[in-house]
Amino acid sequence: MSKLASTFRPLLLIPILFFATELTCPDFLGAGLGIMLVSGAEVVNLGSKTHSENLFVVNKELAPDGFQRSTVLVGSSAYDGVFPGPLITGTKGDRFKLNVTDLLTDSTMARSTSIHWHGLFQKTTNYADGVSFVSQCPIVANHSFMYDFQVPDQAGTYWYHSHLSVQYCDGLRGPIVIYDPLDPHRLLYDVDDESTVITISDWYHDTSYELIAKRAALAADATLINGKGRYAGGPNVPLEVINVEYGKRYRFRLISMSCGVDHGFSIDGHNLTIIEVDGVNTQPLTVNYIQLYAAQRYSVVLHANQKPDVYRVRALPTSGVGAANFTNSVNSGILRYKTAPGPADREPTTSQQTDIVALDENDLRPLELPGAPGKPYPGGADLVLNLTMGFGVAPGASAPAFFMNNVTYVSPKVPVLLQILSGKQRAQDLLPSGSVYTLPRNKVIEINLFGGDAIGGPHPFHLHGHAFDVVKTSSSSNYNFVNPVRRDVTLVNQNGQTTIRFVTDNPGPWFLHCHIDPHLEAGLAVVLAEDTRDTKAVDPVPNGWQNLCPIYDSLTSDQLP
Ligand SMILES: [Cu+2]
Repeated sequence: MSKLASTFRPLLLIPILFFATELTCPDFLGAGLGIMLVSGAEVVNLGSKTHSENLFVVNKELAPDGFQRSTVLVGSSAYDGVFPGPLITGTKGDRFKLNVTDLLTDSTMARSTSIHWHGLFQKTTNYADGVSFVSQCPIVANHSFMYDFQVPDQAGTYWYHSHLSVQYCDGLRGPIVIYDPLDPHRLLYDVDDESTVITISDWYHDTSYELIAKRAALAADATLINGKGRYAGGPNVPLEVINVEYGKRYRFRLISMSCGVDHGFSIDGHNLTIIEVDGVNTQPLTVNYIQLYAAQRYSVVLHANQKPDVYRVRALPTSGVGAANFTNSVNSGILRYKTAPGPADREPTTSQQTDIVALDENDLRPLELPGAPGKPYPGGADLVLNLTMGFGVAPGASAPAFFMNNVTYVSPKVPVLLQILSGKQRAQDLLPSGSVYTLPRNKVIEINLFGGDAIGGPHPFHLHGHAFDVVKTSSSSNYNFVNPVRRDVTLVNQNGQTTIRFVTDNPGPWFLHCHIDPHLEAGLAVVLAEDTRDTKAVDPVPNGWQNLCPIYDSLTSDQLP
């Protein structure tokens, strides 16, 4: 996996007055101290590091599974788009200036783009959340946009992906790791670097437009582990090899970069001790099988204490979707001990554990400050919002769609943030009509997500701008207010109920949506507009952001999106 160098490059396409002096100190000084210097309109985190990176979005022919297709990729130069995208790393407290340049030309896929930094809260920088038509207009071809944000109080495993239509299915997905020098779990593992990031992706031979046009259940052609994998009946292309040394403990950072398919993850002969979920440290929990849903992440410690050999890494797509087996090593990677006998490309013949200990989300406990905000009973919040999902053909419509409280989310022409900055503050004034819910500031919010007849579940729901406490998961009939799992993607089953709690401490419009990307495209989303009155003051936008909509709106119809 390529890693972006954290060098300080000259920055282009942004007025010089916009950024403050970059202050650099050793990473350890910046971490966790939270010393802030307010200098004019700029807030500079003293001792933090600034990562100035150039990201280029390009079309490239790629055959990660042996089947060649045109893709949409990210690269650190205009010529080296890669899958997965370059690993972006930083340390808690750091600032990121990520300049995205769109060089897309292939009209069989979207040529505009925007990038969401999944799981990072974007406090005071809602404009940098990267959601097309919620927090920005898309970046159009041959233009650039600078995402400039800080990560003052988060560490863990994250990722980035396109948030325009279903473009990320075409390849625009990459990992982010925010390290914490004071990680409370640091004594539990020996190795945690770019070699321990494990991305799991569904991969399609059809373009995203073709996937939508088919309107069929999502059937991935291949599962890619760190960008490598095979498809059923395809050639024996190389599998991903994860190298370990006997006796060491590895912090593997599992990232589902799925467009929709979920995967049963396991490594033959080895336990996995979960220590982090979606950027939230957990009490260690040892399992050997994790069902990984779209956009979820887990840090797991693997102790390389088995006989030095090669072991199969398994990522089995949900039954009935794609090739749900391991024939010819589809859905597989390799865990290889340094002293394993045989040639370097030897494939494992190991068997899956027969004593499966599968993760039950209800067993996960936050390590720090466990407990949901609000009172310990259903409805014990300042505001309760009920959202019921649905699926069907609306009167007058030609195709089925998803609903949230009977409304199908359709992207507005003007981003919700721009509407708010233009003075619209009430839900009834904000578009898309019926899809925007306003929330008051500094209140405990409880959201009941009712699955209704929303088919194709479970639906992994993601809230931007927050992690939430899942006081009732889809798989339990009990509530837990004392120490429920805290994360940013959780499941809602068809006809099920999931209840989450969070505090509105982050003004701005935040997307709440199913992370099965074609479901989002078919309307399974709402916008939670937090504290619309103060958003303008709290979330100032740079000039480059204000230019996005006029440029996008000047595209001709054959250039959209
Ligand atoms: Cu869904």
